[in-house]
Amino acid sequence: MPQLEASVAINFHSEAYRDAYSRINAIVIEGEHEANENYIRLAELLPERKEQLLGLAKMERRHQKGFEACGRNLSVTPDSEFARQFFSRLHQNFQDAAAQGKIATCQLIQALVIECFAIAAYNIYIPVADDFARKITEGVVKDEYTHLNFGEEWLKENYEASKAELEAANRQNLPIVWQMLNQVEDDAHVLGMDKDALVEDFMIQYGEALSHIGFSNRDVMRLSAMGLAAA
Ligand code: PL3
Ligand code: FE2
Ligand code: FE2
Repeated sequence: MPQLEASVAINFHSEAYRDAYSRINAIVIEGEHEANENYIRLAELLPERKEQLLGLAKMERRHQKGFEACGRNLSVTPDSEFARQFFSRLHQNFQDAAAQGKIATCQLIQALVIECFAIAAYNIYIPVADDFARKITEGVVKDEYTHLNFGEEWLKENYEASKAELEAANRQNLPIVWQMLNQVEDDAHVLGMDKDALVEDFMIQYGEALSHIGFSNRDVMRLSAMGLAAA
């Protein structure tokens, strides 16, 4: 069904919609919360970029507030326990990398993987969102491109020194993303979002980011599909 038709047909106040929204909304709130903490951690690890990173962290805080308002607007209570579980593996991998001073891994997890996931999800959500949430999400997604760009630029500058670490970080984290997508597939469908479109948008954003950083076309293909077949 074309997305425009879907948005007309969606009943934002049905029991089924609000049930699915309680998980998806919680995921997005938790994702924005984690992003805030991750940029604060990165600011500690990269004192020369501290101001800029704290600025990004502040934007994530605003995003979180915006999505909390979207849930309230539909009288939905977000399932935060579900959302914490959902992010637990990426959360742990980021913490471990930060503790070991692996900045390239931290950048890959937050500024590439999580931001590309967010950009794909928000782009697919906007045409099927309720009017209130659409306005919020349109504002948020613009910021997420800035965050992705920050990670790309840093990794590009540090490409030679980070290449091997990025390969390993990609191998460790990309399969987790495909599993996360599988976990939200059914709820996302209730919201009018198609999983194939999510996968496609993610691969485009992530692939473009890798190529901008310096990876060859061949590497980009290999890296961005890592673990997809098994998911
Ligand atoms: C970092 O700036 C943001 C991190 C958020 C991660 C979002 C993951 C989204 C997965 C499910 C898609 C639903 C989108 C719906 C928006 C209410
Ligand atoms: Fe955000
Ligand atoms: Fe972000």
